[in-house]
Amino acid sequence: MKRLCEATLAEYDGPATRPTYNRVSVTARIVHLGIGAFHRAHQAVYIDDCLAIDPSWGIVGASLRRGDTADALQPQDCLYTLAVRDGNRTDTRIIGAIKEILHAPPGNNAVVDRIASANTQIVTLTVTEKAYCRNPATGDLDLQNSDIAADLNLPDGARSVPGLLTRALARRRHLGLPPISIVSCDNLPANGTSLARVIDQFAELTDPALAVWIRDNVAFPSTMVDRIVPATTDADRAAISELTGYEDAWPVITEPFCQWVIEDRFAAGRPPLDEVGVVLTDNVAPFEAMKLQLLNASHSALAYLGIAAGYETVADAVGDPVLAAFVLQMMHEEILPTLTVPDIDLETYIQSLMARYANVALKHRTIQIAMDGSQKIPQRLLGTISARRSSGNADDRLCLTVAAWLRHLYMALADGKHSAIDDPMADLFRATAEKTLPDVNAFGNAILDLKSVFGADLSADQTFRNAVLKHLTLLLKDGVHSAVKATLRS
Ligand code: CS2
Repeated sequence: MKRLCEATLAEYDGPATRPTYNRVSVTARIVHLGIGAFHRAHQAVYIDDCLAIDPSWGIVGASLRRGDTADALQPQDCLYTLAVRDGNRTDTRIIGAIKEILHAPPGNNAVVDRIASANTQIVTLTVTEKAYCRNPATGDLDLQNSDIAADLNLPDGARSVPGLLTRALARRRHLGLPPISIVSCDNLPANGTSLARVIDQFAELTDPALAVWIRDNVAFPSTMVDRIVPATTDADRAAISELTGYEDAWPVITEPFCQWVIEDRFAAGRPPLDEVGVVLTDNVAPFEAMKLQLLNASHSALAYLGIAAGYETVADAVGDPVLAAFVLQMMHEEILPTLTVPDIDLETYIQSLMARYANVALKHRTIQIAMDGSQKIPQRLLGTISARRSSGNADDRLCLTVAAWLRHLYMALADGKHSAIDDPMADLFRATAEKTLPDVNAFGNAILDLKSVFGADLSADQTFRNAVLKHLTLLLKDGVHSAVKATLRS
């Protein structure tokens, strides 16, 4: 079987849809940091559509740590297959939006140089929550983070994303280059503002005049991105090859649903995103809140409760009537009352989430969503819990979801499966377990003491702590079904 690349594409007559534009005429004005599956199934697809209208907005992808995507895609001229799965149906499409992939681990300036090039007008990012190196509770740059500490001490350092971007912006300022837009596409609240804040704080610490220049010359639009993209498996690779008739080292698998809402605040032009289905708006905050607090919160609940119940995928977990009733009641009774989103029927939105979760063909693994809980729980759950508490409202199911995260940590640490905890705070959790296990309350209290996750107010809120500890004990003692049923309205 032939490998997907420019040469084989020219002769290809199989079922996958091909780019409708001439790739030779594509030039790249976007640099994307974090060239993982999500970017390739989301922003790159919108850009692929844009290229048919204006070929000057191609993407230079960059991976900062691992070189595996570059290794897989470079022999394919950066072409790859997008496989959209819905029940028994799979539609395949070859995406050509990525022109080049740079692999630039610390010490390699390739990405900094590319951002500091006159051709680059936009930088987009999908680097996951932890790469922003912020205190999840306060949003401030985390000065304890070892990569930040290294970057602050070495004038040329770029181990961290804030360090790399600040350094590239310093270079643009030095070269007298025009304004630029940096667009976060990660699941953070007010992601543009959150990114601007860590960059501003980093720049203030290294060169206050640069911080002023950045405020005047760089736009950080906020965005809401949505598409469920499970990690690609070897079985997926084999199935996609069989379907398309060519070999692809790294296809991406996704669902039909796709949404991108962007604050229309670009510094130096943008692709014709409004012509390819992207919503451009003055105020992205309500969309972000809706997505983080309904989708991502219920996703985390299904992941942690699903793992406790032995379910491997989200579709398995939501197929369990007890867990499905739980997330529905949590969304309707505890989350919906805190949200106002103009022109969107949130009831329809919730129904569409449940249908998306039930897509068995996706095989979205609960363990994939469970990772990095310390970076995800604050914006997915704790903000809603604080809002409910300050208005005197019940939040029992939200607290149970927090307890399910603690249960996940407790079980992995108690079983000695430390590697099952994929989280930047894993070392801290391990040290906590060494001091407290097997005492469930002592462990739970020590985690709830972490102000960088829970924030000072919630961490000190005794009724919140008691609720989480009660659910944690029930989850461990009576099992997930019994603990969940105790919160359900019949
Ligand atoms: C998921 C998200 O892994 C996770 O934590 O909740 O990646 C989710 O699939 C996307 O945000 C959907 O847009």
